[in-house]
Amino acid sequence: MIELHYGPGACSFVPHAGLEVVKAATGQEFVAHAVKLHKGEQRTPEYLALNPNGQVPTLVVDGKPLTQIVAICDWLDRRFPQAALLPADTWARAQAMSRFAWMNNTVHPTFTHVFMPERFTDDASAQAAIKASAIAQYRGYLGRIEQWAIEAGEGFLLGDRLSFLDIYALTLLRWGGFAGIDPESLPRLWAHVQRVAQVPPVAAAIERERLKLNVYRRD
Ligand SMILES: N[C@@H](CCC(=O)N[C@@H](CS)C(=O)NCC(=O)O)C(=O)O
Repeated sequence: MIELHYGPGACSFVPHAGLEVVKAATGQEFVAHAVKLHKGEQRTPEYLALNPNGQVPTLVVDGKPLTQIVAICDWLDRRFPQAALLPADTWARAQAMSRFAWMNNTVHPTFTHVFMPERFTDDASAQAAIKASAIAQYRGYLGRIEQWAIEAGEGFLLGDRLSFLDIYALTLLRWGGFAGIDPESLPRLWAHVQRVAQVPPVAAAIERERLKLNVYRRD
């Protein structure tokens, strides 16, 4: 049995949509458990027993938890290669993992500085400075991901198959809206993400999480 603990709109969307792709390709079902991050459900003793970091996502396979997006997605791809969510060729896979790791260890934590600057200092004016600088950095990173979309043309980021990178790109561009970054200011990435959102398994995950793709609003 496969279970996923996810937070609606959070980074757990990456394995969530991946599980929908696996289901479409293989028929493998999964159980999705929503964790309300704004209510602190990730810090209950029961959840911390699964994921001591108090974060989503957590995948639970036959009762055994697995944490960290990159590890979860690597397992999903190796367990269900029919879904082809990462390249099979060794070098192409390593290149894909290089981009995937960068999204997870650089772009994603930069957004944490935008969304939760209070985690980094108690000083309110320093929080504002952290947030402003993180937004500028984040905008630059989205520009690099847009360059990948431009190189991909009408295809997906890794060629003709949807991969975890496309799903992460959707998640990160969507978050940009919360940071005051208009997705239309990155038109090629926005067009790419809108196409990715229409792939039926991705659309199914969007529906379960009740996500609005464009959350940008001018403050
Ligand atoms: N490196 C972790 C990052 C996970 C992460 O940052 N999760 C966020 C949501 S996007 C979270 O659960 N935040 C809740 C909290 O920190 O209280 C991974 O790859 O799984």
